[in-house]
Amino acid sequence: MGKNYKRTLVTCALPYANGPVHIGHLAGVYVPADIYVRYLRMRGEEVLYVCGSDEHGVPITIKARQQGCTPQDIVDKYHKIIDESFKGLGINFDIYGRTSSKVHEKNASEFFKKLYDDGKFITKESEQYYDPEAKTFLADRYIVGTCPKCGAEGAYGDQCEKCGSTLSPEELINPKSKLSGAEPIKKKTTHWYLPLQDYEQWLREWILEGHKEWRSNVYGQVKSWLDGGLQPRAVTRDLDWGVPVPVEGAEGKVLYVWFDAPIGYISNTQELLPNDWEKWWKSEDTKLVHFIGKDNIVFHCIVFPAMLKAYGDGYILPENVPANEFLNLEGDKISTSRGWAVWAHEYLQDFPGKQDVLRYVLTANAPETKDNDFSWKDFQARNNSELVAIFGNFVNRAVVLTHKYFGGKVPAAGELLDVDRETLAQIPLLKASLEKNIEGYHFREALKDAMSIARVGNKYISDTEPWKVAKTDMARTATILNVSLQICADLGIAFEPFTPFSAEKLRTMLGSPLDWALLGQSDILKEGHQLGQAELLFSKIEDAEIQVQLDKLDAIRKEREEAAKAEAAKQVAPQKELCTFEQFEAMDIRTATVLEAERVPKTDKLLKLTIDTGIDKRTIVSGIAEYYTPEQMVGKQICILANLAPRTIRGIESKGMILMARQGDGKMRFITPEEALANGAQIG
Ligand code: B3M
Ligand code: ZN
Repeated sequence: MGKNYKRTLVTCALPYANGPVHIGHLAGVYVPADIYVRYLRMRGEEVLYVCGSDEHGVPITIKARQQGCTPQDIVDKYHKIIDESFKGLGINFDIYGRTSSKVHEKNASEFFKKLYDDGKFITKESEQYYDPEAKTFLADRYIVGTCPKCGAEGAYGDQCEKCGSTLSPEELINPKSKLSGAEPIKKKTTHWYLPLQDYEQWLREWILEGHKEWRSNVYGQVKSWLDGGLQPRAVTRDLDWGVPVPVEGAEGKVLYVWFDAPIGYISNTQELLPNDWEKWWKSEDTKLVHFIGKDNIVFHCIVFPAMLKAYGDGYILPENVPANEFLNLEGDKISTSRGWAVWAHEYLQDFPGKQDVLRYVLTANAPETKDNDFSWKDFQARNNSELVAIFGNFVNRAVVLTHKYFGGKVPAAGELLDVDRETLAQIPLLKASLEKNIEGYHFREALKDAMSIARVGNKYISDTEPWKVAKTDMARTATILNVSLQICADLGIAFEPFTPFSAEKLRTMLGSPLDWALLGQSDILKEGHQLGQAELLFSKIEDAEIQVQLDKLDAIRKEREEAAKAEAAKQVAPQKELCTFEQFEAMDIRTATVLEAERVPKTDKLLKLTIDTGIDKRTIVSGIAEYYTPEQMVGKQICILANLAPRTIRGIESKGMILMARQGDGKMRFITPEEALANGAQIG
């Protein structure tokens, strides 16, 4: 806190290479980190910006199985897509490494070995789920079942995606192996654990005492973990994909992905700077900042720091961990496995040249303090009514008018009026606020400050109306445009962290510098300076383009609903308890024909049927109106339970019951003899 650092090491959570990155990742981690890094760089600070793919972990092995390829094929594919997406969006890490690299395997392995040799682990034998058919232990993600918290089906052994609860495999109701579908059995296995409880006091002092300035979501989560009491955490798994556990007797075991992944930050730094990496990780002059999403807080604030503490050797700890909450998409939780997302690589294809619009919208809506929603309508509105109508419009008017009246040369400012002075005076204030906000990790507010500069400019040019003044007073027109152009140059600097492509385009158009110190000075562009040609910074996004995106999402939603229905339809109810032959014999089941049918008024489900049973004509009320219209029923031969005790339903006496087959999703069909028979034929 308040410390004078010499350099800043910024890490971004390593995305799992089991799918492309989506807007949730971008808004949560990568766009804010990029704003921060660009800002520091622009101010001349020494920054190292590290990320890479997280290529281990069970989801990758599951995906490989599903697609009939190797885990390496999966990570090769997604590493490339993710890397290109980041570059496409102007997120240029100093290194984007991979945890399947040789450097990392060696580094993570050595890290474990040192902790092992130093006696920092404990071993525990425990019973873990084992798939008797696939003959393998089942890591958390390989077990699915019913969530004990919310009742959702398909919850994983470590987490329920529906309600977000953290789970352990033992808690799942009706656990099933994802590999074979078999019911898993418990089998003994031994693993290494980091006794987190030994670090509890130290963590309390470091974070709860020493970092009260951390975001309340981060601080609060850490506090609740610590107050709940820390437990030993397993750092190995029975799995065949990952960094092998480098000790004897650990065949078939690998490092737990959350043990090796954070070490990946260090490995990637080593890969980039084999001789110079230590100054970034072991110097008190380095400020370390981890950008992550909220589901990674415990790993970055408790587990990884405890690992580094256990390791010793001068590793530094993060100065801050600005974790974001989640971004939803059109009101629904984003999910890679359910395909509910806007993928970065698809966005880049669908909206070429509009990288900044996405960066802008994700920052304006950043889920910094609570979950937030991304909607395409909002995306369009922010582009059209903010970027185009305010920022772009202002710049365009200033540059076009300068070309029109002054041949594109910055005109001289004459005597300043109050309106000019008051306008210019706002810029340094907004600059100070922007600095404070970025340095305090409030990127949404910082963007508002930058946008306020554009608003100030836009209002100024609208109020002073140089296109009218030009008819009578060229000197005043010159002053207005001079002031306006200075503000344009301010925007070329202020927007560099947020919308770097447009900021650069603007600076090229103006021939203006990128120098933070100049922002807010009223003579960035000197009199007589030649501007480039006017070009539009932003362009309107039409309804049709938005509709394409909405249609895409609709298709995903439909597909998902249909898949869920098909899944439900397959659900088979368990067999009922045994009944005796006598109990069966007691039921009088017969063929009958529907003579008349009508809806029972004021109900959705009930039909009143008049039936010829062969014995008599009678009324049966049946709950099948959802599946059959009265017209469909008339004339049909059906089967009935004739001797069911009469019941009065909605004031109608119903004598008997129609036999229906009902599948898992509730869909029903009546039962009919294979060939028409006389009514009253007995079934049994
Ligand atoms: N692979 C990202 C995630 O939870 C996880 C981050 C690792 S950072 C060391 O989506
Ligand atoms: Zn749940």
